[in-house]
Amino acid sequence: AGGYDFAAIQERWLPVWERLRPFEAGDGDGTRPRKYVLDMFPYPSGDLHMGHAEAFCFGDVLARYWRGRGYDVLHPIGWDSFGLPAENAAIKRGVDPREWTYANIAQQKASFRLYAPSFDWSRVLHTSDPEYYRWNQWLFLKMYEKGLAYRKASWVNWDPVDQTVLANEQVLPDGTSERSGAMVVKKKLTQWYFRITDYADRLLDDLDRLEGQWPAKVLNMQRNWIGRSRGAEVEFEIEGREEKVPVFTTRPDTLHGATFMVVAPDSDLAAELAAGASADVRMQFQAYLEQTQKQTEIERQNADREKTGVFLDHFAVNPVNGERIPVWASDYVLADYGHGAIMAVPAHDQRDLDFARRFELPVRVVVDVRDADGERLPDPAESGVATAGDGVLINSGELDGLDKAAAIAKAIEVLEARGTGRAATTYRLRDWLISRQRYWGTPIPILHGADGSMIPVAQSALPVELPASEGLDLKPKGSSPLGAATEWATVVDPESGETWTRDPDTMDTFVDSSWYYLRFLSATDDTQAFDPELARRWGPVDQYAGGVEHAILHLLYSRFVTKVLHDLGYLDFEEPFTALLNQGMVLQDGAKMSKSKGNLVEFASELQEHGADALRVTLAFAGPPEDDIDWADVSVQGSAKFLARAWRVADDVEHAGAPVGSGFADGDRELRAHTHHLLADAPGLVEAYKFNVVVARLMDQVNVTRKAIDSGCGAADPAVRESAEAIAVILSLFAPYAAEDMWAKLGHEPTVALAEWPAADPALLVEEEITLVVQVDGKVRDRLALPASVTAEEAEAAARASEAVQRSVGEREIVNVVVRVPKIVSIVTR
Ligand code: ANZ
Repeated sequence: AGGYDFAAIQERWLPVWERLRPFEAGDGDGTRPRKYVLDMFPYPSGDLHMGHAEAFCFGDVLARYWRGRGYDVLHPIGWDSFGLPAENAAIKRGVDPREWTYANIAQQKASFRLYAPSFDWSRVLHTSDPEYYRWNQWLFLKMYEKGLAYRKASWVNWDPVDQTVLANEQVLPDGTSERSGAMVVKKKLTQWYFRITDYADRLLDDLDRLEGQWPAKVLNMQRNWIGRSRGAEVEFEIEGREEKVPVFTTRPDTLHGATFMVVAPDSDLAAELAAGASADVRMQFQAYLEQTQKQTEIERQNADREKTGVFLDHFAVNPVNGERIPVWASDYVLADYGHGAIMAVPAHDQRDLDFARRFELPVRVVVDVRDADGERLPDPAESGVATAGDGVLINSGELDGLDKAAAIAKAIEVLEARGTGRAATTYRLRDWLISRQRYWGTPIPILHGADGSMIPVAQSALPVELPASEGLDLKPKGSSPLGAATEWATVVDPESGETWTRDPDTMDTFVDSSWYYLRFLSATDDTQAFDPELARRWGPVDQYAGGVEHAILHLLYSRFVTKVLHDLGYLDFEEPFTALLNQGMVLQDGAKMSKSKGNLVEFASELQEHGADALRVTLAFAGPPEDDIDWADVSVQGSAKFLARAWRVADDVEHAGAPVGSGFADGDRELRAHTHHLLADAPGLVEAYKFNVVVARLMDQVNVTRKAIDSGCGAADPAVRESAEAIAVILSLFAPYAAEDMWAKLGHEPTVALAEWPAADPALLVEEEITLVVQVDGKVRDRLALPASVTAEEAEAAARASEAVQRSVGEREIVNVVVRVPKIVSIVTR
């Protein structure tokens, strides 16, 4: 026999599972209900770490759960294998990024093998395979056809260390690059964009559908990122200039208080106005522009900074009152928000007020804002505090007497009637910059002519394969290394003899991960990106699991691409991920683990030392999955002990000789009731992600069963077998090896992973009742039906609460209560 030996058990069952391949999904044809359970796929930056162990543990609990509930479950795995880290590591070590990447993938696959998440390995994909990325190119061309992929010159975020552009989403709040940590600067470049802003409203509004299914925090981050602002667009004439200048404002009600205009120094408008000014102004402006370009967007928006600016020697005309107002350039106005120009209302906007006070510009109050006592707030020009609240309009012609909301509506009406403005909505969301000047990514399938014309590569000529890196200088230098691959880059039209040059840029890897969940449905299909019929069957992903670090970028881009594919007729759904679980981080002594901090807990060595089951149980038991886990606070040994205790229950049943299939009905009722409560509660707990509670309940069930074996009904009682089987089935979500071994000891064929969950018997869930007799001064006054488990306190309270008892006691004083549960409560009065 021998005791519980995790290593021997792993060795016993891994080959069996690899032979049986129980985790390959069916064809989703509808004979069974379906669940698509997806974990965010890993980036192959080295071996798996504890963060992976945690993420893939939780996703696996859910995949195994739904399988046990009779669902056809799709739970695939792949690698997000393009991207900068591979390339930077390759440069550092002087190896081919391809070699480095695929060696890491091989290592991660080997680690996954023993950890044994229930992946469907028949669908594995790597985004750096031409078989995968040709469909990125397909997607790009579909977007290009629809006008959703376009090229433009604009100010972009430039990472001076990695020498590449960054999406807005990749710039951290402190203005540094998420990748290199370098301070991001602005650079004017021609780049490729996806027109995600066309989808801003849908991306925002459809978040409502995910309410309750996605973490509230993620929904909020998405909402703020899209940042919808409603207001108006107002057109100002500028003296000496033909076209009018539109500004975006959320407060068209304050138009009469606009005393100057401010344009972003780095906007085209500012450059044009400065060009028409005196030499002196031109020089001042040029210096100011240079200073502005050194600032990050975050610095520019910092309200505490002293305001700076340059008068542009131009005047605008306020469309509602014909007033001449000066036009200034200042860095607090951003070029790529709204129209890059504002009407400044210093009385009611703090930034404008700070600017007005600094440059002695007029301040005019147009909203009478009062405090709680009805006192008018001090004049902003004197107090230095702008009054942004609600109030009644004054000094505003036809708007006088209206409150803020009514005045906004009226102002828009007036502007529309005069043709000088209209209701407008602005978003914080910018178009998605998808081109990168780096090697290790998907080539953009566009050809450039000598005359500047562009043609898409024909779908039939895909994939445009990445050339070998040999001989290419991969070091960041601001232009793509692919441009130097002359042979690769030059394409001669065989008919016309014309020469075209391939676009040298590669795609942002977030393009790869925006639709990978669809490729798993058709991972080996070389005729299409995915089969729309399979997408109808399996999509959208029912359960997505992964880190909160992807709360904005990846999820937003996936949602966008899903909507585009929906509009192109490939999908019948518009949201890719129905439910989302964000797991916390694995910490060590309260800090994020890292090699440099020297607090790294190695997944490989933990796995070696404790085995897969004990690690998984530890992760699941540590707390709610959304919370961080401090590895210093958990006990893997405790988990291992629990597993040994659970395993011994099955071992005892095996040796007691009670046969498989013996009628449970004759078993010990108390233990049976305990088992069935577990069976009844476990599904709801798993579905609510309360994995730690399920593990605690399993621990309790093991203890109760142990007691029944040692000092109760004994191991041969059918109730003990019933309990052991329930433990094995539920434990298989967390400890697949131990559960499989228990299942075999209980006389069943592999695999427990496909065993049906026993149903809870409602008859065993109702508690047994007893009848409690209540006497007052020796006479029976009431009979109460109470649960058999009633305590003395509860029995006394129920007796005192009885109406019949209260009537009998009346005004007399209770001097003594004798309680003998579960039979009698005797009350004595005086
Ligand atoms: C006049 C006004 C009066 C404004 C007032 C506010 C208060 P959100 O809510 O973020 O959308 N604005 C417009 N474009 C800008 C740009 N490119 N850079 C910096 N600021 C810009 O903010 C909209 C408000 O921010 C707009 O409404 C405009 O100032 C300013 F009592 O117009 B407001």
